[in-house]
Amino acid sequence: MKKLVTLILASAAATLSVPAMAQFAKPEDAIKYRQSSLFVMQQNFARVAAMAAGRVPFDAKVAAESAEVAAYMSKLPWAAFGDGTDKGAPTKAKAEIWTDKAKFNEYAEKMQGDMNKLNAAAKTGNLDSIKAAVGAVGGSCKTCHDAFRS
Ligand code: ASC
Repeated sequence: MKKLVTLILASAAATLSVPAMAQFAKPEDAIKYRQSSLFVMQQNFARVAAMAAGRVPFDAKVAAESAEVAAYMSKLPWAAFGDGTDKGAPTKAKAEIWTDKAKFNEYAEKMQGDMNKLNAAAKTGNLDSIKAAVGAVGGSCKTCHDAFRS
């Protein structure tokens, strides 16, 4: 029984920690990975934000597809901020990311939550809900950038 519990806990821990401990061959790869995923996320978010701001005509289908991609991409960058990836390629990541991990993780999770809400709002096709959700995501982007991006 004890063995079984240990086994279950060990496999649960492995499942939970694999993405967080994602290993990259070199710091440069981690930096490229997080910048790439943030770029794809931003491109999709900005498309929805432009509709919310009335800069481009609202297209509910495009908004929903873009928000879906943005929400998925928002999960990816964080595994690529491991120790030792503060340098190795040009990066705007501040040292505080690694000295104040609790705050950084809190902001990262807040942004993912807001992005999930935007995804849900975009699925309803309601432009007012999308506008509110875009505002929240924009706020969480900015909060984190102010603290952790130079
Ligand atoms: C974007 C983008 C950001 C955020 C931020 C919102 O489209 O590139 O960094 O939105 O400007 O305040």
